[in-house]
Amino acid sequence: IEKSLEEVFEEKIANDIRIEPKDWMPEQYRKTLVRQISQHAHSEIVGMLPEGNWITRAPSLKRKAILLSKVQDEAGHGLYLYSAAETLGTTRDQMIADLHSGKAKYSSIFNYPTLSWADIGAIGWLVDGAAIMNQVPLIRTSYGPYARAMVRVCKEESFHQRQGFEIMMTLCNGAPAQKQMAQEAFNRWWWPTLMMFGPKDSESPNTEQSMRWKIKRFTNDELRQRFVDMMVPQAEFLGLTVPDKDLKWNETKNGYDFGDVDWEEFWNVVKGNGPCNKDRLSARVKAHEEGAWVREAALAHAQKRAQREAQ
Ligand code: FAQ
Repeated sequence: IEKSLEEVFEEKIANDIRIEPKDWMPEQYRKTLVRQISQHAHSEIVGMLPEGNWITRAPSLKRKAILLSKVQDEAGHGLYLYSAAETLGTTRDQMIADLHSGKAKYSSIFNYPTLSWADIGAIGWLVDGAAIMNQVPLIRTSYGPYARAMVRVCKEESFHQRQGFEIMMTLCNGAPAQKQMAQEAFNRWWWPTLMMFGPKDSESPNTEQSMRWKIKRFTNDELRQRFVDMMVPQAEFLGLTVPDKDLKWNETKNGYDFGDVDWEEFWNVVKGNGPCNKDRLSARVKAHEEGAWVREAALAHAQKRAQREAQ
């Protein structure tokens, strides 16, 4: 008996065989992937802004060079992910238009300001740490181009995280004022980082279907728990205090109990009302508009070349 397209697709998912761009896939699977991958790409691009803010003010030439290449890596991840999303039939222009109109989301975390140099350490340590926790399982996501993109992205992210931890360690071993800067940055970034994993499973409309299709390999709450369990010992090693009075080791579950995230703050930021949402979006729109002449020139150049080759 001939199998239906849907049966072939389901069989591949069940047997952990990757779905590739030219394979048949349910329309909703395609839509979910375009949503998640484009949102991920936008996060990388918008994510360059908070750190970019410190490139000119890094405390040494060495720190400046390291930060410059980290931010450049993020641009690379963004472009890589836009390409992965394009294999699903959308265009980069469409995705960028959706970001600029506010229709497409990007990670809530990048709507917080970077107030001191310690924030650059905290972003590398915590934000890249959360990104790795979330993205390593995506190496096994069911869509081939996304899974393959994650391999290189995760290698670079793990380097970024060490970079952040090293900044934090230098500050924590420094003068009392430096240690205090590190603690203050930790206080400001801890809770927003926990929000990166998305709403609680009970409030997450996409998790169930995405788990069934093996787009997501773990739920939001599972990854958030793993992240807390990984970070608490690292904070202790640095001599920093986790800003959560409810944090407590739970022997039975072999993990930490921790306080509830401020979900009102989360949704407020997601809806566009965080401390930097307007700045971030207007910086992206401005960069796009100011780059119009480059795109026009590149197009004219390509057309001229094609004409010459046709002669
Ligand atoms: N911010 O049903 P769910 C980085 C939205 S790392 C804003 O649970 P899903 C590296 C969600 O889109 C950051 N919106 O959704 C870096 C949905 O709305 P929609 C990027 C959020 O997709 C480091 C609604 O809430 N990483 O960039 C957030 O199953 C340092 C309901 O949520 C990725 O994108 C949020 N935090 O799970 C760069 C990883 N959370 O779309 C620079 C890939 C949820 O229906 C410097 N993505 N929403 O309108 C994922 O793993 C998933 O998409 C989740 C959300 C886990 C983020």
